[in-house]
Amino acid sequence: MFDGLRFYVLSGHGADLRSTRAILLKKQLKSHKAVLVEDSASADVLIASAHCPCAVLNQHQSCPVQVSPNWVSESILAGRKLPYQGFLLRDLKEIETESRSVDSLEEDPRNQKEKLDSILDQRHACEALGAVNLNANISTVFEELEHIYSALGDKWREYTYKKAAGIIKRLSIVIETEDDVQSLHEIRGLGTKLVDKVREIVRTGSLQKLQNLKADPKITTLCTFAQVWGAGASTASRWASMGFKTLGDLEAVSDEQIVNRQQRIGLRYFEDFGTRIPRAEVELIAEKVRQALDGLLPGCQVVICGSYRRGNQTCGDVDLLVTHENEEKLQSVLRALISNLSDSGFLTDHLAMPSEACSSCGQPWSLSYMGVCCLDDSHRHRRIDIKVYPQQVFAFALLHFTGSEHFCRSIRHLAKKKGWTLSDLGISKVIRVNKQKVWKGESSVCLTEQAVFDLLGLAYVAPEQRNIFPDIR
Ligand code: DCP
Ligand code: MG
Repeated sequence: MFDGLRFYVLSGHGADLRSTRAILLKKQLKSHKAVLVEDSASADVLIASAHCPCAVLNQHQSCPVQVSPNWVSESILAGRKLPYQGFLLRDLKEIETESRSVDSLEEDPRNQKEKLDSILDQRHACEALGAVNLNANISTVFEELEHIYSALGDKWREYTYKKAAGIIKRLSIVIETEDDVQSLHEIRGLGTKLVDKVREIVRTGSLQKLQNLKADPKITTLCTFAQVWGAGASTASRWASMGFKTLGDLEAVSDEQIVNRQQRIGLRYFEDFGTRIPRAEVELIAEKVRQALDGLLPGCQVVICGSYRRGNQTCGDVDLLVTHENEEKLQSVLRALISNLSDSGFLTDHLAMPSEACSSCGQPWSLSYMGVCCLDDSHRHRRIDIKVYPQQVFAFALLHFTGSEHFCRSIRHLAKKKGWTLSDLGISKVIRVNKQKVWKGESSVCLTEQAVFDLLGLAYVAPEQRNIFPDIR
């Protein structure tokens, strides 16, 4: 793609690219046929951090094209050499200077995508939205460790491996040589022990520590117990300490103090809940709900959210959002819907019933139901969530329940940085002192997801692009 084009990567000068990023970038450029040169005077393109001071850039004026690393990653993603416009460091500097003096809402929309990318790039795992994970052999090992430590209730290790898996997933090169492994030492969040584990995985194809954990029957029991719907690490550990060894042991317990009502449902459908739902079945389930709603309150809007809306081929559960222009009628429709669908046998078990809504108190409200449904004997029992939101906050609910969880965390973090607080019920300006909210404004009106992105000064990200690192399933 960069056939013969000469590149100079500016690194090791304080505000320039961190050396790890520079190593990765150089490797990426080389694999796309670029020529790397040692001085900027002989380069066609200079790459430097968007934060590189003008004074440093001026020293390399002999290279007329000075762009941010995003130009490289975006070009690779696009499969062609993109125009430099929008990535030129001088332009970015002007935007940065301007945006300091104007409200973020008035930022030039032409530059928003660049800004989203560069901000998320530094703070989060969104370096390339929808990017392919090049090091799944490593990240899956860390994810397995994360799940094991989650089941063991070891929050710290769970967090460490989750973070490490996230870092590995967003690397833009394949880690395959000792040099690649060495370059990881520069990355914050990957300590020596984690880098040693990466080395072992690269050299041997597996990690002894994970094999040992998986070979321990006590640990596998805890992991199985923690997967029961309604049970977490502490319940799993309690069951294990009581001497239970298998799911069958738990199913035989009748004492509600030991296995509660929800966990009993989780045990009954353990295999079904652990089996992902094909998209076509998700659609049939949603259609059932739509038909029932049509009979109860015509004109309801039903949107399938979660992994389905992000375009995944299979889903863990069915996440439905419902709204209607008549807020008062909307409030009572969920209970009527549950009773209708239970009578017809479609809803087989209830995990959490909706509470009472309070539309009259003037606060934004929502209602939520969690249960189990089954289309017919030829289908499995599936987890279903149905949530009801009034129309004026529906866009916030859509954004929240479309996920991914990781994407939502990123966008909430970004909102926070810009002085907002974002939830499924609205977005408000806040003042924080020592991280505590001391003042919160009225929620701004956003009737579409696009409006929420606009308000935050971000380019719209389509639902299919919100699977930050799509699992291949
Ligand atoms: N969500 C969130 N934070 C959580 C849980 C959920 O922001 N702790 C949001 C983002 C999720 C959405 O709700 O995408 C739906 O939650 P699910 O647990 O159903 O997750 P997904 O639908 O994304 O995946 P799956 O296919 O496993 O159901
Ligand atoms: Mg889901």
